[in-house]
Amino acid sequence: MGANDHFGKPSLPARPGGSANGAAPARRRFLAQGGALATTALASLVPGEGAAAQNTPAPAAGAANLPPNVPEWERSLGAPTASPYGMPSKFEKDAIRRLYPGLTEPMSAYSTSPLQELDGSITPNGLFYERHHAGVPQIDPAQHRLMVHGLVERPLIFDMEEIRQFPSESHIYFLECSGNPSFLPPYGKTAAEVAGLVSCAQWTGVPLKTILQRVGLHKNAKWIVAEGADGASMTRSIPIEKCLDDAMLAYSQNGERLRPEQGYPLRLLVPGYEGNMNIKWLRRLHVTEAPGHTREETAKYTDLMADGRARQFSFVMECKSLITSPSGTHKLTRKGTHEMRGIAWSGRGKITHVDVSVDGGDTWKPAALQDPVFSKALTAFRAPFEWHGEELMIMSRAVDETGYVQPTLQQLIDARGKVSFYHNNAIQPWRIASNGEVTNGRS
Ligand SMILES: Nc1nc2c(c(=O)[nH]1)N[C@H]1C(S)=C(S)[C@@H](COP(=O)(O)O)O[C@H]1N2
Ligand SMILES: [Mo]
Repeated sequence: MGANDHFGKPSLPARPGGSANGAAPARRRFLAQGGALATTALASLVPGEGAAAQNTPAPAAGAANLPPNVPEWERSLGAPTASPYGMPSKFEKDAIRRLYPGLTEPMSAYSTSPLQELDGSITPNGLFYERHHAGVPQIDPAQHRLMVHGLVERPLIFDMEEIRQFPSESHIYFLECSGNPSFLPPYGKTAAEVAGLVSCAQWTGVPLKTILQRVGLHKNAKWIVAEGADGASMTRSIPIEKCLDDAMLAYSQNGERLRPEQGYPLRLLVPGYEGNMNIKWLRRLHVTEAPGHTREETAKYTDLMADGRARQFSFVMECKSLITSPSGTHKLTRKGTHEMRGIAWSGRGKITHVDVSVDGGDTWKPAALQDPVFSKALTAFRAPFEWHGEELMIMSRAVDETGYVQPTLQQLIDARGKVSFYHNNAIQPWRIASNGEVTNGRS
């Protein structure tokens, strides 16, 4: 299904606040015809723009920069070329990571990706969510080593140069913390607070299978216990089938070397598995016959059930979706057609379907998925909806290629009880009030 299937004609009106979405195509057309921007004719070419400009009282200083005037930045030279590392516009103040609400110390902490500020399906490296159990180590790659030992023919130690020389691959995968979010209140206000411990990048690295072929696995090799070089010595056991499938040793993220926050210089990626297993600052792979039963797979990252027993090794991040726009703290300022936008993902493969509802789940209709859809990657979806000042409860529900349907929170609680903490992939409702304000439909 194409992204534009729902739109007979591109009739989306200007965004509240003035910066006229609908203006772009007309302006491009105009420029293509050889026009300059300094003309009164432009506003009348753009449907709705004149009205938007009248409705939005522009500050006196800003008005001098609006059509038909030539804006001040068009009259002078800009900043010099080649700043060593480019930064976002200073006007994008809200597109920042924030510590999860309630966290007071930043070392064993998490910061959320500002989902409500992002578009599409790739997370910029500086806005990728973070989860560190002992802060971010600063590792000199020249002094970093990966040791592979245990049930292998040839135990080996690799330096970073040797690792990067192995045949490499690039893949787009999401990463999600399994505590994104917990089952119980308080429920977050924004999309970031509700589910901002998920991000997606194109990762480049060496298939783990290649390294395992190099060291030679024994017949009884069943698990690999992976250890990070941070102060937490984060350690998790990965089943050998996953290690020989799509697991990879990533050294780059969205085209540049990993950020320190994401595990520089080397991290393990186990696509679709809970974030915790994707060991950062990877220094050791111990091939074993049995899992390590480490702290992170016994005391933590298990799912306590109502009957007092716990699920262990609940690896896969099940199918989930979230409307990111409009979402909590946004406000609709205009009646008429709007577009719901969001992200969907599944640790089991591709997203095949996203349905959206405006009436709290009584009726559903399909959203358009943005092509191409990758396996175990964020998938952007969009759907038009009408708002005329009535109260709406909007929500999305994703289905993956195994046929699994994203559940409601009540269905999860019925199955697992209320003491479960991790793996909440429930449908998320947002309430649109009659004044246009959007709040968490669960609060
Ligand atoms: N060495 C090490 N690896 C780690 C962690 C850590 O604290 N130390 N945190 C884990 C957790 S709980 C998650 S959710 C992901 C977070 O990855 P990110 O910070 O790149 O988003 O890394 C995992 N790998
Ligand atoms: Mo996590």
